[in-house]
Amino acid sequence: MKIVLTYGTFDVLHYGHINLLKRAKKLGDYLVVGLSTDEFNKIKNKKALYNFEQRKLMLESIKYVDKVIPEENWEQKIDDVKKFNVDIFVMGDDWSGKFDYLSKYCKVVYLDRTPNISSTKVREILKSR
Ligand code: C2G
Repeated sequence: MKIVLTYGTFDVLHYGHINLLKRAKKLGDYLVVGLSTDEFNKIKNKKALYNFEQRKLMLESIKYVDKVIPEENWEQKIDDVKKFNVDIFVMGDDWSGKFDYLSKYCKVVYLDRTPNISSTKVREILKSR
């Protein structure tokens, strides 16, 4: 059973997020997603439209996602990798290199971001309508 782990805010869910989750799941058998809490979003300087519970509900409805855990800080990844026996850590390549320290504990994979889509872009398009 290959366990895959990824993290994110996943606000205003869009096909770029789904592409990432779909490819992450394909790398293994079970996908754990660390979902940034509202408090951690403040630390990340990210203003999410949807709160943690709303974003968690949406993520849990995605067939590629097997488990959603709270992401509360930058430091929890090593503990999470150990706790969930993670084989592969995955992030979009906007994070390329940033989590290489995890390669001591598991495989680290950066996947191409889906071009021309982001939660910010979606919000701007909706505002301009
Ligand atoms: N993503 C993507 N293509 C996009 C937009 C996002 O592949 N067009 C990927 C990101 O690279 C990330 C995931 O989708 O791997 C979630 O994106 P965000 O919610 O923006 O995640 P972020 O705020 O970067 O949080 O500790 C890690 C952080 O929590 C990552």
